[in-house]
Amino acid sequence: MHLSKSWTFLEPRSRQRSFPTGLDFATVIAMDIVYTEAHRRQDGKSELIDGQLKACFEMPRRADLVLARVRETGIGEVLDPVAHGLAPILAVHTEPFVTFLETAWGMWVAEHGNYDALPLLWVTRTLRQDRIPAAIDGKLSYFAIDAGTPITGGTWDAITAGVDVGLTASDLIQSGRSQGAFALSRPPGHHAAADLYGGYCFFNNAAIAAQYLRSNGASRVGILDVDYHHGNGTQSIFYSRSDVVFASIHADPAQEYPYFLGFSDETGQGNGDGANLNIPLRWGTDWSTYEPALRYAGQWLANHRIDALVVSLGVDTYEGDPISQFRLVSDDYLRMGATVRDLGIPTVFIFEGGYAVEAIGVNVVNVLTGFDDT
Ligand code: Q9C
Ligand code: ZN
Repeated sequence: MHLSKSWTFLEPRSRQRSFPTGLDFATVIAMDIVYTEAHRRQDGKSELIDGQLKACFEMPRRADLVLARVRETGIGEVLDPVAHGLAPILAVHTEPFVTFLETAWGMWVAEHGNYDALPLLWVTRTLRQDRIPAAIDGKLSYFAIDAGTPITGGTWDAITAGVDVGLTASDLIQSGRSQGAFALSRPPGHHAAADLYGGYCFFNNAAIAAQYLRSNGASRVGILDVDYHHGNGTQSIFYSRSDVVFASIHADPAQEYPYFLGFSDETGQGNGDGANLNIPLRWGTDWSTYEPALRYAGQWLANHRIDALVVSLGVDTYEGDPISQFRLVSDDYLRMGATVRDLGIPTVFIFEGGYAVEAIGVNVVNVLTGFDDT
């Protein structure tokens, strides 16, 4: 990856939208927030990590603390999501996968009782890929990518509400009400593929939002994934398409989860050839390395003439993150938000990872503040 070439930078907010807004710029709100308490229904007890069953890092407190910081700063109005039904989900995920997530908990409880549902094996090399098992343990094995992502009694409610949060945020920028909207949902989504869950993710909120923006008039949508981990699910969903372009900056998969996707030679295939950008960075990366990668990814997306941007906003790049190895500091997130703002594209931010709960509110809202400041 060569980051030294020079670019022509766009003037802030100078680009035309391909979907009409009916509003003058002066009346456009800088930032809206969409939130619902339904995220609390995903409250897993434990995940398998580093050889131990540990308390889940992906916990309700994460969103509670971000919401508290949103309110403390007054960064934007906090709006309830509007229900959009299952159709936008089924535009991205397969029907068997959606039905599995809807029914898994009931089957698991009937079999094993009221414990978090976790798989014990996977469909690896030499095993048949063409059969979905009837048994719940087999289904978990078929659809999961790891043992860190418990299905609980509240998972379905939380993940369907989470999708609606992202779709409502998408409506807000597409209608022209706001230049930026933040979907404050959890659990996260970017590790979830068309028919796979894992990495704390079930439905791919960012992919569903991007597809929804496309279906509603955006001619091309960009996704910028700044979560510490590669967005394997999002990449795989759009890998053969040029109408949704994907750029990700993340820890090198040679060193870090998800290990099997996210390398720089993955540039897209078929119609999507050239529409995928991965910038893997080493453990220990700080802003001096991150910043040129972010500028490059942003300009790369803008060069594809996208008229809406979805940002998979994980803040697990923070120096204090308990499961990650980058070294961004809280002020860097202000600069990250300003860099995204300078692209001049209507933007939906979707909450992904970030596990340093003591700093999570400041870090997330700093991105929104950096985007907001003119
Ligand atoms: N030692 C998100 O940030 N466990 N998911 C990795 C590595 C899974 C993170 C363990 C991390 C998934 C959305
Ligand atoms: Zn992550």
